[in-house]
Amino acid sequence: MRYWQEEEVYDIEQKRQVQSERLIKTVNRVYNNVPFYCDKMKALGLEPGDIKSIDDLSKLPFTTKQDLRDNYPYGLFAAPMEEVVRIHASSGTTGHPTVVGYTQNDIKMWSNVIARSFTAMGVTKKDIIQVAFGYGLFTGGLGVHYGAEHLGAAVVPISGGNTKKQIQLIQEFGSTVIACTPSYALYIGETMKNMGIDPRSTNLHTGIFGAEPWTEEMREQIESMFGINAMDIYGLSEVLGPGVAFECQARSGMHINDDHFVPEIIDVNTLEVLPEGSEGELVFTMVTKEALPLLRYRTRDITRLHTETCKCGRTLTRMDKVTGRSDDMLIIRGVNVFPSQIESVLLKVAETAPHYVLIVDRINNLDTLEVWVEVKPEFFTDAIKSLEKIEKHITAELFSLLGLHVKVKLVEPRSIERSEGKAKRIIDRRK
Ligand code: DLL
Repeated sequence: MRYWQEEEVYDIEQKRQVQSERLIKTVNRVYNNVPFYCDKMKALGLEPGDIKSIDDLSKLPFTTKQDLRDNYPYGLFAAPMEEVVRIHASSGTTGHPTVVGYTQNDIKMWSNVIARSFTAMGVTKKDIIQVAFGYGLFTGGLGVHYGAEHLGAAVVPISGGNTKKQIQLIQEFGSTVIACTPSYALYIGETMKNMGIDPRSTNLHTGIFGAEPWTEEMREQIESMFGINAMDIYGLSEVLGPGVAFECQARSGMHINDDHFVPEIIDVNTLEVLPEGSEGELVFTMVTKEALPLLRYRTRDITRLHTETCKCGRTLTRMDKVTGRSDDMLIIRGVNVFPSQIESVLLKVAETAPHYVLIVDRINNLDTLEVWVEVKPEFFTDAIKSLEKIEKHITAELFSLLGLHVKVKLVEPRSIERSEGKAKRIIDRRK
C-alpha cells in the first residue's frame, strides 16, 4: 500500500521523540502567549519545564468547548492576528459559536494530513473530487479542498446542497470521488433513483464521508447503492476540521494523525486516562498547531484507541468508529442509548429505508423515546396488519439489543426531512 509520508510508519521510539519535542514546544508557546493556559498551569503548580516528554501529558489541564466560548472570539489564539490567515467557526446550538484560526503553516499541515488521508483511501492525483461538504465557516469544504489540491487531484468545489446540480456534475464532469456527509450521500442516491438514474452507473469509485456518526450498516447501504468504496474521515473544528483521523483500505478503524494530534481516552466521570482499548471520551492535544494549539481538548466523542501496527503497515494510532457523542447519549429510564445503536438495528430491517428520527420526551417525569422510521415505497401499504408486523419486529429487535421498550412508528416514504449536511436525528421535546 502507498503512503504519503514516512511519519505514518514511524516506529514507537521515533514517534515518542517527535511527539515529545513538539509537546514541549507547544506548552511553551501557550504558556507564553495564552493567559488562559498560563493561569491554568499556574493554578496546577505547573511550569513549562515540568513537561519533559509525552509521558507528562496527563499533568496538563483539560480544555472544553465552554473554554472556547468563554474566550470568544480569539482569546485562546496563540499567534498574533497578523499571522492568522483563515478563520472558521462552528455554530453551537446554544451561546456563542466556537471560533478557530489557522496560520499559513497550519493550513499547510492541514492540506498535508488530508493528502495523507486520501492516499490511504486509494485516492490519487488522477481523481476528480467533488467536494459536497459545505464551504464557508464550516471546516468541511475548504479543509478537504486544499488537501485535495495538495494531493494534485482535480477539485470540483460545488459545496453542499443543490442536489440536482450535484448529480449533473457527477455525470457530466465524470467525478470519480465524492466527499460529503453520509446522510447527504444517501439523499443524492435517492434523488438519482427518483430521476431514473442508476447511482451505480457513474464514474464514482470512492466516497469520503464524515462529519457525523454513521454505522457499518449505513456503509453497506451506501456502498451497494452507488457501487463505491465508502471511507470514513473524522475531525472536529476545534482540533483542525476534517483530517484528524482517516480510514485506510484495511478498514481497521481510523488512523489518527498522532504526530500532530496526540490522543488520550478518559473516563467521563473521573477524568482519569484509561488503558488502551477502553471505551471513553476522546481527548486531543494539538502539538503542531500555531494559531490555536489546545491542550487536552475534550471532544465528547466516545470511542476506543488501538496502537498495534495496522495491516496496512501504518503505526498511527487507530480509533474505532465513533459510537456517538457523550452529549448525544440518551438516558431512557436509566438505560444509556446511543443513536448509532438504533441505526444499526433499523438498517438491518429489509422493509425500512435508512431515514429515521428519534423523538425524546418527558411524560410524567419519565423519559420516553419514539423511533420514527420510513417504510420503503415498495413495502408501503394500507394494510395495517402488515405494517404492525414490521413495527413489532423492530420493537423486538431494539428490545433485545437495549433491554428497553421503545415505541416504533413507521412513517410514509419521504416524510422525514433529508439533510444536505449533518443529519439531525434527535428531536428532544424535553427542552
Ligand atoms: O464535522 C469536521 C469534519 C468535516 C469532519 C468533514 C469530517 C468531514 P464539527 O462541525 O466541529 O467538525 O463537528 C465535529 O462531528 O466531534 C464528531 O462528533 C462528529 N464527527 C465528525 N466526523 C465524524 C466521523 C466537522 N467520521 C463533530 N464519524 C465531532 C463520527 C464524526 N462522527
